[in-house]
Amino acid sequence: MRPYNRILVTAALPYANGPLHVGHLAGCYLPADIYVRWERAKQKDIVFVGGSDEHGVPITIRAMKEGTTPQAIVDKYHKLIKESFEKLGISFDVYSRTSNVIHHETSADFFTKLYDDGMFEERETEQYYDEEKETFLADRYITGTCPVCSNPNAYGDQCEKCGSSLSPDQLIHPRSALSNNPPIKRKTKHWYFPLNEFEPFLNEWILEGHKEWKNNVYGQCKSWLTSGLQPRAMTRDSQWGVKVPLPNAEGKVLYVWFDAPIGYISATKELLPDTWKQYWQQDDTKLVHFIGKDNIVFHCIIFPAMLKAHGSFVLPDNVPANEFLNLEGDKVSTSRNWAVWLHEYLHDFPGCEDVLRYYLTTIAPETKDSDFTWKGFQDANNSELVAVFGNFVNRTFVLMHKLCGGKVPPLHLEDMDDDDRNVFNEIKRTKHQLDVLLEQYKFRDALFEVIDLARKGNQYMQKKEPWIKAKAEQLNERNANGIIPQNSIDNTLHVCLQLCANLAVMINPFLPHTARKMMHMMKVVDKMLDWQNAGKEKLLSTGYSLRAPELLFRKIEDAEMAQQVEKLRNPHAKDIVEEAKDEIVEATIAPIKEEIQFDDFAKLDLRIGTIIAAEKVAKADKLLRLSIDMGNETRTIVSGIAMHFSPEDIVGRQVTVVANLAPRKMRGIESQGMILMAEDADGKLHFMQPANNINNGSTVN
Ligand code: B3M
Ligand code: ZN
Repeated sequence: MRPYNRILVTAALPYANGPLHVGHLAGCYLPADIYVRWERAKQKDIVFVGGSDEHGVPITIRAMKEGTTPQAIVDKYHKLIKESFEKLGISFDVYSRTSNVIHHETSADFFTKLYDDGMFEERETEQYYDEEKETFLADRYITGTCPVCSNPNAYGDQCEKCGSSLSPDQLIHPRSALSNNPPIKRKTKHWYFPLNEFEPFLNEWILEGHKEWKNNVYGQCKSWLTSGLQPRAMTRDSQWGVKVPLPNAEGKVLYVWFDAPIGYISATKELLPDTWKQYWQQDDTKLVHFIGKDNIVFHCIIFPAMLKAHGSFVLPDNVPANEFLNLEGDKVSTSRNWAVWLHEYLHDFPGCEDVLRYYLTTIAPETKDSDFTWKGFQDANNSELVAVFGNFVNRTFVLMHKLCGGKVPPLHLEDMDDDDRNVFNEIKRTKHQLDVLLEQYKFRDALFEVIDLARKGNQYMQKKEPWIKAKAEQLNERNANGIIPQNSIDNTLHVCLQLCANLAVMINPFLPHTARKMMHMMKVVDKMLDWQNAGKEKLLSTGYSLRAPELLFRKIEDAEMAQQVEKLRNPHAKDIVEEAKDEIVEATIAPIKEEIQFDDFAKLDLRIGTIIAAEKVAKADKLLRLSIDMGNETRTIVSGIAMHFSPEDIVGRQVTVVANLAPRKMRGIESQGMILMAEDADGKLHFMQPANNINNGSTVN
């Protein structure tokens, strides 16, 4: 292995167009966080970067469908996602977003460097275009009949019925998924990155140089490389994204998969404006990308080729991608609402953040797809966390208070037996195993080791039965084996307490909230969680007094599980999700503007009018030209509401007009006033209209 002095860990940037579910957490964020917490506990120089992926076609489509702006969509979900991560203890050093200026600059610079080096080939091609929606259509947004199986609802990239991978040209009777009209072909120009030229480098670097990568990752790379790489367009026709930094590139943005991975670089820059280059541009950095399996080609092939082409950056040392997590035997589907949403889990199970971390790690799809079931979740909690780990810690603390005066009892070396020594050996062995497994990104097996160690603690305690010895009448006299009972009790509890302290250190990367509770019980400081303490026989000093136990985990009842299953199967569950989303929206209220005097307000002349005609303004996506009956006159007002309302829907509506606003020309039309709109946290607009229809020209005071 290459020697390295610092570690840079990235976790896939989630699309900010919906909430996250348990599959996302198990697939990449949890393993990344465990790895980072482990390395941090070893005092390694490590940085963990993440952020929201806020570009791409799905976000623009969603905004179009919801009658709002892409920015409103990403603002809402960025906040929701970030909060879920924080509550679950996913400990990013920075959680950024690709709509930030620093990211636009960084990715534009990256593109420019490749462009200046003559890396791109400019190609003109014909692509499908939706005339009504005035947009080019990504493959996914063209539907039609599958040429293979005649499924009438195949997509331009794939038929989900027969699984054939398609190109839009193969579809019979193609239609735009946005307007349902047949699309036309239109010429467009794009910049292609010659991925094929990087084939020799990638073959060598991955297939020869990274045989240690996980089988699923290595295998996918191999199959991409053997089928041969093609040049890829790195730009798109869209208004939303990083503008292509070239003259004559109006209406073109960088392809979302070009800018998104550069987001890792921009996030690092944001965190470390002065030293980010050390992490990205010095050879002694170990770069690790945590992702789900659908992102493998982008992180193992395309992004490394981009980095190589640029020339100044390190390449990933490893990309430990996970497979998929299913739910109750079925694929997770956000459109069918077949998912366990993180924000809902956090709402429904407060204080149980670590339970989800635990269960998801034990079923992590590290080598193959795996299945989340509520029954499995309950079992993991009740029969492992409660019955094994929690029980051991609780028993130890209760008995220490009962039999040893609430203090760490001494260890009587002369009375130690094989069982006692064996526990210490197990502690050391477990620590060693953890190091081996975590280094190989085997988080499941590592967690099993920790739980197994707690299980051994229980067995040891059960065998020693200190509570029985305490009943011996003469605690200070040697028994038939020549051992003083109190010494034996002391030894057992001493050993158990040192084991508890070790368990806190070892569980910390996996269940940080639990480790924190244990630290509180032991009255020790953060420093104790240093990984170098794992495996030590003496973490707590003799005579040190400890707190009363606090329950680490609670039992999860059948009724709670039944509720979750019901929520999943009930088709109305979608409303619940929507409600939850609305709750989050409430929080984003714009701050109140600077104070004004009554006279300032009195200058406004607000009137009620009725929209009697409305039409789109040519070549202006956002503008409507409105004719408003003001009682004694008809005014023309140009209003920026075209993205929210269609003209035919608003004719006849009463509105509030700022009647004494100086006229202003917009797109050659004189706008004689302004209509008032309320904007909700979603970015949706609502008319300000009187509760009942009243005479046009009425004043508003
Ligand atoms: N947003 C895809 C995904 O969430 C994408 C990852 C970007 S990582 C640079 O699956
Ligand atoms: Zn088909």
